[in-house]
Amino acid sequence: MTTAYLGLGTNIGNKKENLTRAIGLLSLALGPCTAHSSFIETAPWGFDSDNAFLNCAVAFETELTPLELLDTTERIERELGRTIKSAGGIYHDRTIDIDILLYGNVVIDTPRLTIPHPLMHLRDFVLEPLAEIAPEAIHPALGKSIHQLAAELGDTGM
Ligand code: PH2
Ligand code: MG
Ligand code: MG
Repeated sequence: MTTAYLGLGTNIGNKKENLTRAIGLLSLALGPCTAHSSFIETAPWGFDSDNAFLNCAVAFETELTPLELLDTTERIERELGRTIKSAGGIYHDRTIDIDILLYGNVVIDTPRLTIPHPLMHLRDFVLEPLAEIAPEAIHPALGKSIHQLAAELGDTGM
């Protein structure tokens, strides 16, 4: 079993329901959610939108490989009405986005999947909820705890 931390975000529709349904479908596929953060409202990061986000972080213990986990999260995104995948740093409003943040201490860099999530250490909307449930977890590529990364990001004033 490996502990996987996922970041969830939504900025259209009934956002609280979108996050709750995503956690429910993830639990059906993976087994019980072992930790979840509070739902935090955040401003759109990296693009302009009138629609604020609701973000959270969740943890699961899973036997799935990273790519099987990605297949699962992408299937659930589609089930919850996600039509457009963001690519190349161009972002869109979405009913749900499920990102694999950490998968144990695995480091993977392939065209389809990069773990740890390549931008997680730059994003308050990821680090703040993740620090709620896993402050001591180590980012295996940067060798720093989530708590430390959140504090460093806070220092830069972003
Ligand atoms: N996700 C993005 C881009 N920008 N901003 C916020 N606040 N929350 C997100 O989940 C988010 C974002 C790409 O997936
Ligand atoms: Mg994302
Ligand atoms: Mg995504």
